[in-house]
Amino acid sequence: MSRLVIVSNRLPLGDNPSGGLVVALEDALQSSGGLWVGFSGEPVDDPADRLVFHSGASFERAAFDLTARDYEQYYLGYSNSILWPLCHGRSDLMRIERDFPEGYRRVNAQIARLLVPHLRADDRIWVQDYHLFPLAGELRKLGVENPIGHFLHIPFPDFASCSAMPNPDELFEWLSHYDLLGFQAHRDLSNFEDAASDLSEIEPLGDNHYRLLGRVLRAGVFPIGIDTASFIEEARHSPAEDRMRSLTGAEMMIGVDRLDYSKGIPNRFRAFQTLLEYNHDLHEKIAFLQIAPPTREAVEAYRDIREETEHLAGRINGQFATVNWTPIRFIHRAMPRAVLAGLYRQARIGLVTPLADGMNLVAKEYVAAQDVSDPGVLILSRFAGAAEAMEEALIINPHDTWELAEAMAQAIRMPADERRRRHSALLQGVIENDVSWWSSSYLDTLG
Ligand code: ADQ
Repeated sequence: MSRLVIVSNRLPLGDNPSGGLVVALEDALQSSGGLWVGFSGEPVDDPADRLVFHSGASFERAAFDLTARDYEQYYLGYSNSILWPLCHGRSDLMRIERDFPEGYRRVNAQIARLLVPHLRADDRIWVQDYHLFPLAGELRKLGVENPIGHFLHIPFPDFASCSAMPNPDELFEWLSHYDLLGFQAHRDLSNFEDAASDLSEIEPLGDNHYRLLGRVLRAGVFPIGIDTASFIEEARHSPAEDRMRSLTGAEMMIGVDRLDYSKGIPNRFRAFQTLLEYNHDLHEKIAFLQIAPPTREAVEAYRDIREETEHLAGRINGQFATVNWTPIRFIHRAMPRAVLAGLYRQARIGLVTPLADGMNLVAKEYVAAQDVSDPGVLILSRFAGAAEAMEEALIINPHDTWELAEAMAQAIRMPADERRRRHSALLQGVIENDVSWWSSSYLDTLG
């Protein structure tokens, strides 16, 4: 079997790399001697002009360095101040600086140059996410003819958002060099088809094949999953199991997100406020635990969302708290996976309310963590890719504060047999379409 080479922005470092993506790809990486290439993690003054290999995993890991200028232009700049807001429908938050596009192209060209000497003729190359769109084209320029696939973890932008890019047609030129484009949801595939036909030259050839700018490629929907079996075990044996109940006498509602403006955290705070304003009987009966570690704080929009959420939580607590009850507890830290699993299991409601989201794994983790005999209720935004296959959740529009507040009330009062019926259907999907299914269905298609 041919070797699998993965390229992603971040390299899983540490002696025991056990993130979801790593677990998913480990089999494929091990069985045929895999290589994972990614950024070493911290910008350096004097970058190595080669890949630096790390030991300690069951597959090879090789890191590239970035300078502070690369990091600013490629990572904070083009990737997270242009592409991220654009793909999440927030073109208003874009910050386009003259040197961002050039820095993004330069870093991708550099990764290609460092990678080529390590490639073998029969390698399959799998590129992850929006940081690396130009990589296949850069590898092709250097003569690489191997199968190269791309998987986009975040939404594919619609035509209007694509048009807000500095050079919209360039995106399709970059994509045209891949053999397989993988998306999270059907809406992404249709956005790709629509935007490509308006901004580029695409011809559908049937059976998920397209001619894009003269090159033939495939595109398909491969919804990512979680490592369900191990998450279920972790939730069953979690140290958080009893801790939370003793902390509060109230039923718990939980939100777990990176502190990102795409996740709709202020919307859910406002809906919780509305719930409490109109349902006095729920005072002291329900408490909201929001866990949201800050990310990308070098980008201004992320500092703004932190201020906005802290301010809102403070205001709501000031309005409703009693001596015995704090309505919102807001934790800005990452939690060990096992603790998180136990907290999900204790929470009567899981709140996943993004304004835009590629998939959202928290929705799947919440379902996997439940006690099947007394499960909680998932409230899920229709804008999460996860909503396409999780119809038995309470599907809501996160912009509609009333609808979200009503869903919270419905979830709190939902009878046990309805909770079990909805949960069992959701759990079946999360078990069937787990992360191994995702990677093997993608890699089988890449061939
Ligand atoms: P993210 O935007 O990071 O991922 P998500 O899918 O929800 O979003 O994954 C977040 C992960 O981080 C989950 O596994 C969650 O448990 C973990 N996490 C969040 N807060 C945490 C905390 N406080 N402590 C510990 N762990 C925490 C991107 C896309 C998504 C897509 C994924 C995978 O934006 O749409 O689902 O990639 O493709």
